[in-house]
Amino acid sequence: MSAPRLDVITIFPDYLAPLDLSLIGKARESGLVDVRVHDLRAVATDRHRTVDDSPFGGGAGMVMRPDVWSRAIEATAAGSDGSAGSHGGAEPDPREVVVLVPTPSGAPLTQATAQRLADELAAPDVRAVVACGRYEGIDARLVPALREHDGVRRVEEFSLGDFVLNGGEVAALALLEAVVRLLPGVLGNPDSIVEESFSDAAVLEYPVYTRPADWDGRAVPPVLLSGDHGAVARWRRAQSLTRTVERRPDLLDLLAVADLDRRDLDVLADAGVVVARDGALLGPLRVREAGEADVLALADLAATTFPLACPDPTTLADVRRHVAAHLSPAHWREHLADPDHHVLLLVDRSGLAVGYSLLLTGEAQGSDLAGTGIAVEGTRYAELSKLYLLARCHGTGAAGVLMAATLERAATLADAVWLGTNAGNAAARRSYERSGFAVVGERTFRVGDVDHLDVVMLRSVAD
Ligand code: JD8
Repeated sequence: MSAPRLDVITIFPDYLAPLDLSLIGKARESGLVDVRVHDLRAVATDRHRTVDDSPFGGGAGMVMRPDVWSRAIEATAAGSDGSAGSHGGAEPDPREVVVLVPTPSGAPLTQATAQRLADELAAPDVRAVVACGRYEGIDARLVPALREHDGVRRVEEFSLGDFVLNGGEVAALALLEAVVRLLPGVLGNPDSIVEESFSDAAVLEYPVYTRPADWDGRAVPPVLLSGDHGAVARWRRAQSLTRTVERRPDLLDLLAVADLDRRDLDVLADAGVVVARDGALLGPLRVREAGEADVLALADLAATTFPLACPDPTTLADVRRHVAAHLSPAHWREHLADPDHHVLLLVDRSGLAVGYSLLLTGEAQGSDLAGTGIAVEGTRYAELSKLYLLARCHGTGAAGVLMAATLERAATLADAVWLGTNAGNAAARRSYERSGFAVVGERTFRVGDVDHLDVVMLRSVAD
């Protein structure tokens, strides 16, 4: 069976000389891959070997001709076109062609792309041709024309990233390195692929260390010197997950929750990432102070979440009345303007607010705490007036992230925090008890024109 084959066409063949080196160079020598580099000018027909012309519609620079490119790609099938490949064969290559075109407007090249292409090229019926453009690019008619060509299975435009290069060669080099190293037999120990960044595991690599164990007083994490392979593996896994959350939270979208064990979920939770009720990874969740720009989002969030904690028989009309009377954008502007009102937002990695809390400080109303008979004299109390999260965050640990930040803020403002929660809402009470609150009394709380019984809970935040 013929080795997986990749042809690269360019006006700068020397740019691809690195393909003679290192892993790919060895793979070519040992016949594990057939990489050929072609000079586009080889198929130019005029004595100046012209491959470009001025752009229709005017403008700076030159555009590469579609006819020249089409001929060059066609010629790769011929097998013996004198191409700078170590294995020029006589017979026309019968394999279908996947044409890969580097372009700034292409789909971002990812490890998944590389793996998919490597799997495809390992099959005996297809080969790849990489078309490296230069100048202002290749005439836009080439790609659709190639897609109609019998021998062409697919044309894929890819980009190396959101920065501008002067041509496609650098992208071609990156693509070939990323694909060829995944071809059968190329990497000495295929297992090493499993652990790599962006592989199916979709997490970043863990930090690596080698001798000297002490470098200018900089030590190596002791676990790596422990000889306890289980502990080392756990540490490395935790490092990979934490680094991914800190450096590339966007990659969390690629992580399959089903592939995460309990320890993984704990590591992620410590980094502010929880599993939402719809099974998606939420976070890293961050808590920040709300500002004027958040008023509408706050009002939406408050109106959306308030009903979630309303006891029966609260009617929609009651809720609407309460929201209009207490949670409108105007009310939130007042809260944000009041120095004794502290509004914190819980936001996910896109910046979307998924929860909020409202702390009230300043003079206590009356001599006792919320009618509980607890004297307020000598203690600075803050009221945790509101702490609400979107339904998809309930039961995920997200409330804990917001509560922790809220208590941290309260500790800078007061000695103790109290709150009222509906006496019938056992889940809420348990959640507050997990956060250190204890029931100290009761009070009445009006929603619409219905009085509801609240339990009053209290906890110290004094150091
Ligand atoms: C192919 C010509 C240069 C691009 C006018 C500068 C990929 N991530 C990437 N950035 N740039 C490229 C790339 C640039 C190319 C060509 C790829 C062919 N140019 C052009 C448009 C603006 N000059 C790339 N992959």
